[in-house]
Amino acid sequence: MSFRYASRRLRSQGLLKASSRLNGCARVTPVWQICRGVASTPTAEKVLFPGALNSEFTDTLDFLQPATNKAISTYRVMNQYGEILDKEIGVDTTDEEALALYKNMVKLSIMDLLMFEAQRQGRLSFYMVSAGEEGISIGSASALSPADVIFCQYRECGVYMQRGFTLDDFMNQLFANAKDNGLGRNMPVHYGSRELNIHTISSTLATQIPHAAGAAYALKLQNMQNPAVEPRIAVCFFGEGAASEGDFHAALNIAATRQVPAIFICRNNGYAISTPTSDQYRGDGIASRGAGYGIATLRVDGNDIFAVRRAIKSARSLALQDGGRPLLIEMMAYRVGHHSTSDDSFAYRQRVEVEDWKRRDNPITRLRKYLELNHLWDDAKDKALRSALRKEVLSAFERAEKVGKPSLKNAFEGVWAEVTEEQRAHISELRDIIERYPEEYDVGGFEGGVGGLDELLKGKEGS
Ligand SMILES: Cc1ncc(C[n+]2csc(CCOP(=O)(O)OP(=O)(O)O)c2C)c(N)n1
Ligand SMILES: [Mg+2]
Repeated sequence: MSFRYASRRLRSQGLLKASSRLNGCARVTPVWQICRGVASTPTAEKVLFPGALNSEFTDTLDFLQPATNKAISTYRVMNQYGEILDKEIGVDTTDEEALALYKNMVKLSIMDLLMFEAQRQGRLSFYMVSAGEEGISIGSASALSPADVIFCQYRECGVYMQRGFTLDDFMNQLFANAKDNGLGRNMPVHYGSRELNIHTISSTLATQIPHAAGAAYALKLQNMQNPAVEPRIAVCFFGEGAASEGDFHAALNIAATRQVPAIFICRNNGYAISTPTSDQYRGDGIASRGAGYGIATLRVDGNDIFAVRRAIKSARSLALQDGGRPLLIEMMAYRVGHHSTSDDSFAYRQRVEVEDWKRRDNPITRLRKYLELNHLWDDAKDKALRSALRKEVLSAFERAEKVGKPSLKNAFEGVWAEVTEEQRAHISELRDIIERYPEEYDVGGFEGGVGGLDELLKGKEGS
């Protein structure tokens, strides 16, 4: 896109205030310089300090006391009995869509149950379940365009599932086998899919948030450059614990100042491993932070998939208005499962608390109640679905378990265009260790065995 074209578009959208050019670049005049007004006139009611526009003078010394504010409301469409609150507005989901969403949520929960057990049996090294949060991931993904670019944390398998990641795709990654998209480089549940426009999960908390802000900025420019192509946005998921990282602040702030088309979705499930929200922050959840960044914000009942879908649909269209803007959505939930297979949450929370939540509310049972109230579902159908899905998951599991491991060369390739001298030293050392300790390093299951490493060493000699 030519710079002139971009600045013309920005100007037409009111985003670029002045058009003076300096060394070939448009100079953007700060809003406070455009605003006329002087604080020192005797009748001035407002001061135009550049850092706080439109602030009125007051002679009352009154600290803002957020603790005395009413908590931000939580948006719902359907109550915990599966009844639609406002019949006039109803739901914007057809019966077929509602059934498909329900089936996907059940599929996810069955995969979780079986994979959790498989880890306990020693067949998988690690796993994380989404119990209680299936509605957030599946509902959000169902309301986005497949072209939107998504960044997840790790408890959003439903996003992958809803976008078309198959059970085989999940299992191949969990086993780090030769068919894994990630070539066996990552620990389990760190899925990624170029075809589905979902970036690979990173273990390091919150790194995905500035990545999403940056991607949204790139998409803002792309949307302007190619007006004929359907505009797209970046969507970022993270937990309330991850929102304590500095990356969260940096990302939301730059997203706001650059006005990028992005939806930041916080899954507030009450815990960051063993740290409860009461030790994580003192404000009103994560939603209260949106105002601080100047970002439109909504809090949603994450157990209500219809509310999740409506919120995301509306956020998506707002995100694309006026050339782009970010939104923050806090989805409320409760983490029903342990943090991961490495965690025993009963060491830091009461069993009864978890049992209460399981009984009280849950995105799957709530949608099931809705379907039953509308005569779309019953016990027999549920039983049949669950047993069919169990079989599907188990057969994908068995298929993936049989696939061999990828070549060892993948541990080194893909970072540098060519194998570096340092890497060659590492590869030779690794090869030497494998050969010296064959009992400890049985690499027979890896494609090409230890020979996979030779390929890299030969590559250089051959060239
Ligand atoms: C930078 C960083 N610090 C700490 C960790 C360890 N860690 C992994 S998950 C997690 C909790 C995150 O909680 P939250 O963001 O609320 O997500 P949830 O697990 O509740 O879905 C922590 C502390 C990490 N992976 N990265
Ligand atoms: Mg959490």
